[in-house]
Amino acid sequence: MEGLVTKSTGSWYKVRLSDGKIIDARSRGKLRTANSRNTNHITVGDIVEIDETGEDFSISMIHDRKNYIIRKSTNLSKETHIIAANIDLAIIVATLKEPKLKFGFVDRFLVTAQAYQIPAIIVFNKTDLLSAKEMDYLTDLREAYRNIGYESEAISVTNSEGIDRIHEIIKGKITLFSGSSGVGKSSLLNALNADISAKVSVVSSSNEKGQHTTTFAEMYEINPTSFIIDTPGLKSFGLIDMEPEELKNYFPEMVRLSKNCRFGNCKHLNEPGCAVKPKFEESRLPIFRYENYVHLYEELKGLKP
Ligand SMILES: Nc1nc2c(ncn2[C@@H]2O[C@H](COP(=O)(O)OP(=O)(O)O)[C@@H](O)[C@H]2O)c(=O)[nH]1
Ligand SMILES: [Mg+2]
Ligand SMILES: [Zn+2]
Repeated sequence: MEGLVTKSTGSWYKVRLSDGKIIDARSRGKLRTANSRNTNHITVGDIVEIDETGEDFSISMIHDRKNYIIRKSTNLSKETHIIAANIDLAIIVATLKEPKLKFGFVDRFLVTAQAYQIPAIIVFNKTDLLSAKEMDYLTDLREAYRNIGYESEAISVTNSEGIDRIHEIIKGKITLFSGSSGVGKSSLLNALNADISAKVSVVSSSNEKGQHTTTFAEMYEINPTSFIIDTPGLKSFGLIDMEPEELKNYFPEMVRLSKNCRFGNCKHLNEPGCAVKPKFEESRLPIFRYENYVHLYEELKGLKP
């Protein structure tokens, strides 16, 4: 019997069978897996094989994953945790205000998605809070991301604006939701399917940080073909383990221009004859992307012995 893992607490799992029924299952013994380190844990989105013994269900095998997303531990153990598997689309939910937009977070997420070859889009929520001037800024920002190669949507869950568009986008897919806490991921889930009742946190206006109400990734069934994985309020979405020199490959705008760099292995930092860096300096590409590139590059460099 095959099923889809919709929730994992580390010791038991909720699994959706093909008829839509949800069962509780445990894992038994060592599981056959896709080998690499730390990836043998059952995770949300896994397709698993279920054994039934009387009233008990146990997971006997994880089917090969088409992809998976990991997060680094916050401590120094360099341990990684799988957050979710078999993702068709990644949506980064963001806001310009309440909480204030963090470009660093958005671009880190886009790099990670790019590295996994998972299509990613940005959903800007809370447009109801924006002045006309701020709406213009958002339009420019969306245009900048579109030119790079990322589509985005501008929605307001509060005003029920753009929800139909999100329904279309997620149709037939397993979609991963990510975003700083407080941006409205749970609210959007509830708007997509009123039966879900994901817990909406109260954002205190004094610190605008939002509360961490979600601790484990959980999959929600929007309808029998559309599933959304909500992730814990990730402060920093860990970059996957890569060489710092690889990072440039996950900035599509850099990839396009890099063939004109003098050196084939140009990192677009301070190399002579670089065709990429000047485009940012001349404001032909948004400078924040370059700043985030340099920042992430330094971060990866710092992780290497
Ligand atoms: N003004 C406004 N507030 C929203 C909107 N969507 C969600 N919120 C509020 O933002 C806060 C955080 O929402 P929540 O869904 O818990 O965010 P999450 O942490 O990303 O899951 C709650 O107080 C929501 O009511 C929106 O479109 N406009
Ligand atoms: Mg939430
Ligand atoms: Zn270059």
